[in-house]
Amino acid sequence: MNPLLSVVSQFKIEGKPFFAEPYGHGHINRTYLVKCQTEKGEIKYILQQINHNVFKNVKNLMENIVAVTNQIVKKMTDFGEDTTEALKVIKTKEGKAFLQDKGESYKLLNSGNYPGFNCIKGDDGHFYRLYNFIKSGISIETKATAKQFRSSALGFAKFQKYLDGFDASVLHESIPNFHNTVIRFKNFEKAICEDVANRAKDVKDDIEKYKSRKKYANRVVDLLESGKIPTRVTHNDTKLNNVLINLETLDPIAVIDLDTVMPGSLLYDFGDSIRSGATTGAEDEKDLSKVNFSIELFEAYVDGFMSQLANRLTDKEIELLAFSAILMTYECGLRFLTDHLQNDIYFRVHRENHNIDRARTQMKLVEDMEKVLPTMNEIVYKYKKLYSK
Ligand code: ADP
Ligand code: GN1
Ligand code: MG
Repeated sequence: MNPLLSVVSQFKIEGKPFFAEPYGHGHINRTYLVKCQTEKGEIKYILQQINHNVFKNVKNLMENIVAVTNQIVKKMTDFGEDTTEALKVIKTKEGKAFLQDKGESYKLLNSGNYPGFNCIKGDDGHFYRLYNFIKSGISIETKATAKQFRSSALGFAKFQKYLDGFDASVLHESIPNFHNTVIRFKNFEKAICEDVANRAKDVKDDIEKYKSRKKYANRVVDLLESGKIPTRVTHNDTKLNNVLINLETLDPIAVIDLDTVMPGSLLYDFGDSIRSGATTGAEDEKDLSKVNFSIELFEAYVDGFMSQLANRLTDKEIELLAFSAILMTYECGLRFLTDHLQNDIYFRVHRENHNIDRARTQMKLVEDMEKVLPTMNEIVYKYKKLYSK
């Protein structure tokens, strides 16, 4: 029997589980679609093996996620919205938000011999959580249309509104300094020096391109630290496939992947969405001629974002919005390159040189955006004016 079926049976599910297969394209956790048979028909769930190499304190992580999902359901209820498709944590039969499995399933999966299930190796067991399966929206992995991308902006802007007034002090910092680009740059320099996989010699041009843009690293960090831009509770991982969109109605159904909800800057959320969505190619495309920054998609996102948030953003945030797209793309590329140098220990890779391919697409987008930054700024101000009351 598939060992994950006995894992999922330990949660408060409806019916009898009969199917569990890898699902989605996340880089961090291991995500599985689970199906259960009930008298009324099939019910789907999302089971996730939490990456505890990345999230060291799973208890704190899950406290955050329970607090944030509860807040969203509460706000949706206040706004008179239907909460059926909101993301909800399904507790274990013991009433816990996650399961630490050290039993037979763990032994089998941790052995690495179970075909098709690439589990996270660990000595203290595997950590699982269960969510309701959100069925009326899907993740767009790449090449959204302008209308779809505008919807993703509405989804993330709505998310920001749900978190308005949320007490940030209840949140643990799930990954300290997650978007501290200055520290990310230092880690990059350290990885070059250590060169544990002897890869630096083959990626000298890439290293130079990233080094030459060091000046970007401190711009937002310094402003946040000095209080010149506000610290808000933000998602921090607003990539295109982390918002589920109904492709028929174009409604943004739910924002998912809440592991990194922490105090941060709205610039991070805006910038990361542009990084991942305003592009004509996949994040890991090898042929860089297919990877171009799309000003049309950028405009569609700005339109959606500003339609909801124009009046909440400060002047300084508006001033830095277009730049934040360059910054977040640079930072993500820096992380991919660092991981390549460190022998692929953080992001899940599916082929040789996967992280260097990713670092190159990000640099291509940075170069494209640098050329059109004034136009990007014009677009920001055009929609700011349009939607300001
Ligand atoms: P990771 O942290 O690894 O990116 P995610 O939480 O983003 O993990 O999940 C990976 C993918 O699984 C998502 O991009 C999405 O396609 C799908 N997914 C995750 N949660 C749900 C859900 N509750 N309902 C439907 N699909 C989901
Ligand atoms: C990871 O988990 P996922 O795949 O949605 C990463 C993001 C990166 C992104 C790049 C916790 O996002 O920070 O921007 O990959 N998440 C974490 O695709 O590190
Ligand atoms: Mg994800």
